[in-house]
Amino acid sequence: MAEPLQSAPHGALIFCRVIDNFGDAGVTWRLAKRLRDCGFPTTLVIDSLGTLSKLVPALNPAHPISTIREIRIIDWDFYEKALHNGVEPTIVAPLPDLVLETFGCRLPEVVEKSMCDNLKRLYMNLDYLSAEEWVEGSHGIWGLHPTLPLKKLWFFPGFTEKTGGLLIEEDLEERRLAFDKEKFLRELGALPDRLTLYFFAYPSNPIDQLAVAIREAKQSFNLILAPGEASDKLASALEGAGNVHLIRAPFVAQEDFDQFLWASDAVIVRGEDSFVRAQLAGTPLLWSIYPTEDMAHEIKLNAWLDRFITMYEPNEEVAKNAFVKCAESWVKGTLTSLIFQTWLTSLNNQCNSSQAWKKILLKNGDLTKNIAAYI
Ligand code: TRH
Repeated sequence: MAEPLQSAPHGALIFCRVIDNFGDAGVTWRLAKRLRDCGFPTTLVIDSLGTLSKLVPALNPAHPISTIREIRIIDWDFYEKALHNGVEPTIVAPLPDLVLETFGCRLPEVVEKSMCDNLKRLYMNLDYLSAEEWVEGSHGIWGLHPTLPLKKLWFFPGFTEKTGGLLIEEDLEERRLAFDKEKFLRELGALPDRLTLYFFAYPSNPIDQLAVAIREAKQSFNLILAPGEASDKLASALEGAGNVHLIRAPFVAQEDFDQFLWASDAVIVRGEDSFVRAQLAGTPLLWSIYPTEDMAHEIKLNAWLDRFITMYEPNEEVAKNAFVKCAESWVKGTLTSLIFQTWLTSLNNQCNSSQAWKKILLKNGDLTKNIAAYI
């Protein structure tokens, strides 16, 4: 085994494997930016530069190593090969004092072995987000490696102060307040005096039911569609709808994504990262939760609803029930025009509860600071 190091270089090394879609890369890129902001020289090793480059347009996926906004980005295979070929120090720098795997992706074995040189280094796994109660009990637990003398911290993001919190930039509120919503909507081609709805969902969601509900709603809409199959389906189901002005949005850089959430009266978001951003925007939302075969997503949705509904005032029982019904039926595929209309009618109350919830999340503080506190 190598000579024990007195201290590892200051910095963060993050590993990410993309399972599907954009969430794994999205959360990890956000984490990298936050660690950089907190003063950690940061490297991200990721197995799908192509996916990341959609969120970070300055990244050329043909280059196995790049530095974008002071973050070093390295292709996973390239990194692993460089390690096996006898470590080029310019590519594979000494392991820093913070090594993170995301979503249980497991590190290359050779990295795990090298980490045994300095047991003071913080090695952790950042897990998926859930509002379920067990998260508080599992956050901050140390696990032992089955064969190596390595300890790994299980770090869970979450919605309470007993969890790791959420990724929140220090200037988030400031940027939101400075945002010119009218100008943004005008430039998008939105029509005045309409309800603006942003849509970013999965093709498996009950899109036909939503289309009927939108057609039959009392309101007129600007409907902003994120690119993707779900939006294509919704657009064709809404063809000819007189109360809908469709806006096909491009896939924007992650830095610009919040603007859709800030500009809208209500949003339909999905997965993990866009769901979190909508909550931090304080905009009423319907959550297209990532579906799992064992239906665990329904448990996850209910756990989040149980926390969120504590935001309604005692005289907002109707609005509370309207939201729960609409949120559940959107996920279960039982959405009706009446359920959707009742939610829309109570949008002012939904806005109040979303704002109250946002305040709690901001007060819980930033996940990166909670990581740094362990070092
Ligand atoms: O894309 P998602 O569905 O991602 C995930 C993955 O499926 C993952 O495997 C799963 O575990 C997780 O969901 C729960 O949804 P998400 O998490 O909202 O990620 C989308 C990212 O894409 C987010 O960082 C915002 C970003 N984005 C942009 O930057 N620009 C855009 O125009 C759009 C539409 C999204």
